[in-house]
Amino acid sequence: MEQFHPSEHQHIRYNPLRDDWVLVSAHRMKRPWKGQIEKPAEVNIARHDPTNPLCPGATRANGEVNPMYESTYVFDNDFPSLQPDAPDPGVSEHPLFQAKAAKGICKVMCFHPHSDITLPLMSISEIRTVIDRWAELMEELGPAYDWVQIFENKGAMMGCSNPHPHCQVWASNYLPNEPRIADRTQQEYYRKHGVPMLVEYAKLESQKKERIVVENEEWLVIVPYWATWPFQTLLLPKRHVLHLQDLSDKERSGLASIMKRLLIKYDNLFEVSFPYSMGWHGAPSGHFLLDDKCHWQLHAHYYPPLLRSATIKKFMVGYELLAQAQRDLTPEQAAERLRNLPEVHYKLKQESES
Ligand code: H2U
Repeated sequence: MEQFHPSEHQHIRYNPLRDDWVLVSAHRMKRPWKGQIEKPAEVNIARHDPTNPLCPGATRANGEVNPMYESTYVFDNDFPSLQPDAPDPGVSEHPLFQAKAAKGICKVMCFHPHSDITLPLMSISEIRTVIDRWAELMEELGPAYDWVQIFENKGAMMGCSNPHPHCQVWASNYLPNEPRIADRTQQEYYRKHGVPMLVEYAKLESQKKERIVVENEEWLVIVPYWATWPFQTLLLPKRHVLHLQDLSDKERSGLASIMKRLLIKYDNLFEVSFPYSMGWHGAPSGHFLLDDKCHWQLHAHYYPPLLRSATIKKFMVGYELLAQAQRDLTPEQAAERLRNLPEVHYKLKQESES
């Protein structure tokens, strides 16, 4: 019987956080491609565009004028998906027609006053300011809302409507699907094994070293064993931490540094401002703050869509929508490619060479 090689033989891998499986078919990377070619991301972005509502001094959709901010800037989203007050849909009449109240608040956070900059091109101290502001928002919104989702959509390919560097914060009075599943799986793991799942996982990945992309004293970035997106990564603290706001000064500085290193590698992979959706998952807040949530471990997910080049993305369509996620290159191959990339941004390298 032929020996199993994960980079040659298809197999399925278990995702313990989502309690689902991914089909890994690495041999498919060899197939020719005749599908859609995505347009490369916009490269020439003006540093300041007075008509861009996210810029300092610009007028937003609701008529408010942004201050001439010089660092981060947070405002209430003018088109919020969640609002603090909405009538309750009432008691469901039948199990097949269930609805519940959804209340919340949506904010937008600009990372920097310049539109032509992204996190990997920001200084470590500027990234640290973003992290501190994230922690403040978690602290501010956490007591009132069960879940506070910080997320960044970067690049038009990920549906980002505005080139100005920013993220969004949606706080809700309920636990959304992804954290609800992660709460259950981490709790079950803790009950069964007596150790938080992701604390154990980080320790194992640190030893194995196969899937590490970057690492420092406080943080670890890996392509998880169960990654579905081609270059998906998981950012984990080395200490057991429940909430973003619980990070120490040293951990926050370490985080700024590791984020910059990871995001430079991402940009360098196809020499393009790398699109992704990223977001933080920590222990639920609101009324859950009264519960023991020590099965949780703080982490961030990065979900980038690109597969083969700056223009070819992975589509989560047919089999993925109807059966289960499938990936082409193995997580180990993806980690190795990212790990071997330089930590100097290609744009700065080009500048120094010209
Ligand atoms: P995205 O590009 O990630 O969608 O973020 C831009 C957000 O900014 C979007 O949610 C908000 C949009 O609703 N926005 C305002 O709140 N006011 C505006 O004047 C323009 C955009």
